[in-house]
Amino acid sequence: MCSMSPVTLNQSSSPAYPDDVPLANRDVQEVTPRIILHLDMDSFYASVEMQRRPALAGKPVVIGADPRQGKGRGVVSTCSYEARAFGIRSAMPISQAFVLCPHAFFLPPDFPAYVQASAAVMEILRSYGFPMEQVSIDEAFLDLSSLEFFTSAQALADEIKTVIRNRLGLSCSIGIAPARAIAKIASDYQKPDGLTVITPPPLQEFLDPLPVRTIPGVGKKAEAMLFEMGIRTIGDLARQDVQSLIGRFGRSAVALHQLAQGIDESGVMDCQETKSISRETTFDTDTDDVDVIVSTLDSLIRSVCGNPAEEQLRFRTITLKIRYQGFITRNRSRSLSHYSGDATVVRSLAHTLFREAYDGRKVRLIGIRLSSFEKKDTCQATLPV
Ligand code: TTP
Ligand code: MG
Repeated sequence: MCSMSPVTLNQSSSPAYPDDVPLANRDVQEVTPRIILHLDMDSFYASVEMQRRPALAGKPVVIGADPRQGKGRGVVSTCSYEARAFGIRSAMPISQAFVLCPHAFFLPPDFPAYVQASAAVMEILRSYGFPMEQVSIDEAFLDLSSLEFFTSAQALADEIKTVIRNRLGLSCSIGIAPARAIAKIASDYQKPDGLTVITPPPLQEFLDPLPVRTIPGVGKKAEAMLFEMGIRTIGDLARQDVQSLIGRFGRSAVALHQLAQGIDESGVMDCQETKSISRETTFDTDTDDVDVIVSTLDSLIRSVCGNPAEEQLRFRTITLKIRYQGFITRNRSRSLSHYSGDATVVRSLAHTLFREAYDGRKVRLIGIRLSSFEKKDTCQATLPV
């Protein structure tokens, strides 16, 4: 499986944000409240098979029906990137795959193994404590807006990729963008093992040359209709008069037209009960005095756990946030094996996370977040300190 280095598409663009300017302080035109991450596992079923059978590493592997010397009737579920080099693709008749690469390893699907691997990936993602929406067996969105900086989101994405690789032996591709649909397009942009970050200024530059088919939801039929109107790229679509699109596709064309311009208001739907409760404090003066930092942390913990309205809440995930001088932000999370509402549990785990995360630099902000709550039907609460 080939590996591509992370690319940040804002690097060549001169008005790119300086790293140390929070989103809220930027020009109104450039402000975006959203940083959305989309993660999609690479050749998921095939990768799970290759991970547990090291002899298959680097080989063309096809998951699907029995090819029976090219006479099998089923289809390909997925295949390794090595098999894709022979032209094999998901949903292709297995007989055709056999013709394209008879020496590939053809394996029947083992769904329980894929479900288990999926749960392990999602558990890693959830452990970071951000609003999360799983959208298929191998993909999920995280809303990283609270990180405030695309550079922080990119660092977190790097960490997620490393943790998934080290713990599960699997690779994934990640896209980060100011809008959900663009993040999905970005995760697919450099598969496998890709990391693509699209920041607001070069967003249109990134979208313009992409084929319209890249837009989630644009299938063969819509693509053909767009072609008939002379629209081949997202840029063509963005420049098209919206009324003519509505005439052809109905009201849904408005969202499509906006998406082509990088506008997508849909967020990440975290279906898991209360999303999070967090408290954070910015020091008047940046400090490396560990006693001051830890006692501040303790008071934040007391205020998180001491609110009677929250007493019945039991959570599983604790996230420590440290922002250093220069706005470099680190989040470190851990999930408990069981739900708990106990303040001493939070304190002990928060101290452990601090010992692991703190690198001795001057700290600008410290914060704590509890997430993965047991209680249902409550909403996200970031409470003032
Ligand atoms: P995808 O994420 O679409 O594909 P993938 O993970 O195999 O490869 P990529 O690197 O391009 O993301 O789908 C996830 C899994 O869903 C895939 O491993 C197998 C299954 N699947 C099918 O069974 N049939 C299909 O037609 C597709 C597209 C996927
Ligand atoms: Mg995938």
